[in-house]
Amino acid sequence: MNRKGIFLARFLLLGVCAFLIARIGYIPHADEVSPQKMICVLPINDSKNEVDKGVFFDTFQDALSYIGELKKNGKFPEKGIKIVLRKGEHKISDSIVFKKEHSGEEGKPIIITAEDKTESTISGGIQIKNFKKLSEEEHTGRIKKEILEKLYVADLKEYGLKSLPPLKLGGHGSLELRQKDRGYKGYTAFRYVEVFFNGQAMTLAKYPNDSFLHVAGIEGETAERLPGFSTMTNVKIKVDNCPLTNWTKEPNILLHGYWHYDWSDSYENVSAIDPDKGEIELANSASAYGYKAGARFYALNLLCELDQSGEWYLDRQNMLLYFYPPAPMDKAQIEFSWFEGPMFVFENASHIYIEGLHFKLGSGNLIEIL
Ligand SMILES: [Ca+2]
Repeated sequence: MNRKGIFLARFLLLGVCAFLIARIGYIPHADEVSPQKMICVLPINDSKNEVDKGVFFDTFQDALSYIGELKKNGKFPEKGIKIVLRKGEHKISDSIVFKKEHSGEEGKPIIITAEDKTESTISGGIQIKNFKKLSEEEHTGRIKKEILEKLYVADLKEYGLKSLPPLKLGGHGSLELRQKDRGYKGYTAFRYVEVFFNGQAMTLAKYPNDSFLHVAGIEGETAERLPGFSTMTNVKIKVDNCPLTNWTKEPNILLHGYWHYDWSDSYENVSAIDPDKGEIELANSASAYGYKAGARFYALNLLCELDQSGEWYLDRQNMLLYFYPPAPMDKAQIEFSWFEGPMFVFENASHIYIEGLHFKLGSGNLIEIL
């Protein structure tokens, strides 16, 4: 998630000012304290409540540039530096990248922390406030008529969002992940956007709502795509009593199943559906352990199956978010985790500590160390 820069631009600001006078010869005046500046850089010393002696910046990048300059000019403080985030929510739209020139040193760390006794949060999300009731005219033909009046739609383009991470998920039995790491000890996290209603994660539109489908039969070819695993290719799943006709209009269906062993899951992309034959063709046949009749699965990411409160669907092409709220919308806080991250990158950097901060609404990794 670096990226990504689009819009929600910079960290909010709220705060004040300058480095220790003795260190840099700058005496901030109270009037210079901007209530919007939120990131303070100051030397580590033994005293408490030292923040008002710091130098304040609008963005993390500005703070890092400042630290780079201190190091370059031989003015890095003898006990190191604190980067203090003042109280509030800091929106992030680009990764914060620490390089060698932003490193601490032995006995001179860089500590990234919250101002004493306050809650500082770095957020990769947006609060969605432009939901509208879906009108008959906006009906896509994929939405169930009886559910139409319950639905809201928000245009995410109004928040500057132009693209999102692809909808791709792995699972314990993901062939792709096991091809990279056969033992699969390093469970890979995928970037995944989510909708939160008053802090609760909502459900990507699915079918069935509260149970599983079961594989009625399998067609496909055995193929040794990974030695020691029962991999297949060109797999078609047969299902009974499934509303496949509606699904043919859905552009990006995911099937989440325990395809062979009931303890190992993977996500399958769908490439074609034949309602007459009751068949679903898988795009990648992504299960490392193969498939068997009776295996349980459910389908995700279908607008035509958005029919239970708490479900949402994102039309990625038009950046429209459809939502069936679980409670009245008037005073609800609805958030969307879009920032792909990572929030922090440490690239050949060292002697840096993060403490006391809150993070929320990232859709990818929080930290990457290169
Ligand atoms: Ca549903």
